[in-house]
Amino acid sequence: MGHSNYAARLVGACLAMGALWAAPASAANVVGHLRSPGVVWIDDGSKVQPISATMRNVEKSFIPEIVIVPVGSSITFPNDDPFFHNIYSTGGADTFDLGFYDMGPGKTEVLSKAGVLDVGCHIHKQMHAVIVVVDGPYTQTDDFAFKLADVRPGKHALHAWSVGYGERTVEVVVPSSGTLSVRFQI
Ligand SMILES: [Cu+2]
Repeated sequence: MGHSNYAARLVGACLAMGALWAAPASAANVVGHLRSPGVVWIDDGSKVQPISATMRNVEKSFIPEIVIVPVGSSITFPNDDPFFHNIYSTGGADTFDLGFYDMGPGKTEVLSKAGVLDVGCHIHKQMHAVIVVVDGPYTQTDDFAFKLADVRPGKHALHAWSVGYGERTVEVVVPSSGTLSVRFQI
């Protein structure tokens, strides 16, 4: 009994220390504006958990039309239409071509590289969507203003993508505390 109590205390202590190590010793906020709705992310070395995202095919369109996922995430394309789609992507990162698939659960793709993917359909040229695969903390903005909280200090690549302007990357030096303000020309 004494041993199990000791073991429980030891595990508790290790978890507490792990929590301390996981939190950055110092951190700052990065704030700014975009010219249109978009996504901002920063490669500050912290790991972001992959997620399972969904982009539906509905009446020859994508819902939603913009999806942001961390590297390693999966994205599924359920087909709600009673006909085939053939979704594919172009862009500088993980490109894919899902082939033809009929109404139903659709297909799933794992995204292992950061970057912005333009998504289309070989059958319906009017279909268009964007997947932003990020390799660090990220935020999406609909009102042009953005804020990334608790960013690790140091020299990092700050990325932005906005509707109609595309992607930009700037190098920033994040202070150990306080707020860094960045204005993107996109
Ligand atoms: Cu289609």
